Amino acid sequence: MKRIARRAFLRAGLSTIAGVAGIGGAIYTARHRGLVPPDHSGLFGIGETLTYGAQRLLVSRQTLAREFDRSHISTVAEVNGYPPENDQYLRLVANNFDDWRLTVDGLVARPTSFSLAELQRLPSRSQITLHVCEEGWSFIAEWTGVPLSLLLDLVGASPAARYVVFLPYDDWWGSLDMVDALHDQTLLAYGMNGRDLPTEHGAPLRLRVARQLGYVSIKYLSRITVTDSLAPFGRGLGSAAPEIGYSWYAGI
Ligand SMILES: Nc1nc2c(c(=O)[nH]1)N[C@H]1C(S)=C(S)[C@@H](COP(=O)(O)O)O[C@H]1N2
Ligand SMILES: [Mo]
Repeated sequence: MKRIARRAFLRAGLSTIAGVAGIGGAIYTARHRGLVPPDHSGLFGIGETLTYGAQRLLVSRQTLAREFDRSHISTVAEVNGYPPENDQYLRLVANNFDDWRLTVDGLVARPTSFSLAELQRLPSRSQITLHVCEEGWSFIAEWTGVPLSLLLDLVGASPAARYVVFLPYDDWWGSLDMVDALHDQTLLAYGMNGRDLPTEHGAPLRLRVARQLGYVSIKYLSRITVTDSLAPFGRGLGSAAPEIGYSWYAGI
């Protein structure tokens, strides 16, 4: 309920701007500040712009999602979907992910491909946070991985970067703006509850975004690409979510 109230408050925030300057004024403000989400057109487009714009204007960039202590870790962690069934992924599983690489490319000075061992040697962060699925379930788990901001530093992400796109071994995919990409709690996680990330939770590496709904946290990562435009990806809406009626930005 608190979240819903906060969302309503945020929406009220931009609506207040909208009240003074008209919806057109709020949209103008959002556009002027580069706060128009990629799924801005269509039936719910104005709502998407008001929600995303309000969040980014009113909430501090570094506000942290709540972190819990170990005693709160859920005994059962639900799974959404099945691991990819294509040969490429099955071969990686069969070989214990020894041949797996994460490709990082796009607007970066040093395109790089990382093995799992290389990622595990980088400084890591562990955090116990709530994972919320749009389908109505949630669980608390500990996630361990490399802060995405650290990886983006390593490869030399360009100042022109506006989004980071996450491409997995199945056909779900997503992207983050730089506020969430550089957020302290945004992790590329290879560990869950003190063990290797289980296959069904996205092995060998998944994204964890603490301040958005679960569908944003792409599992089974294969490639991360830094870009200044989401137009070339999928239907140009920023992720698979708006292609099936959900928001690109899913702040909680
Ligand atoms: N690649 C990929 N990532 C994905 C999904 C998926 O089907 N494929 N499902 C999403 C959804 S809807 C949720 S709620 C979470 C579920 O994570 P979990 O299975 O670890 O609970 O992963 C998200 N990431
Ligand atoms: Mo979900």
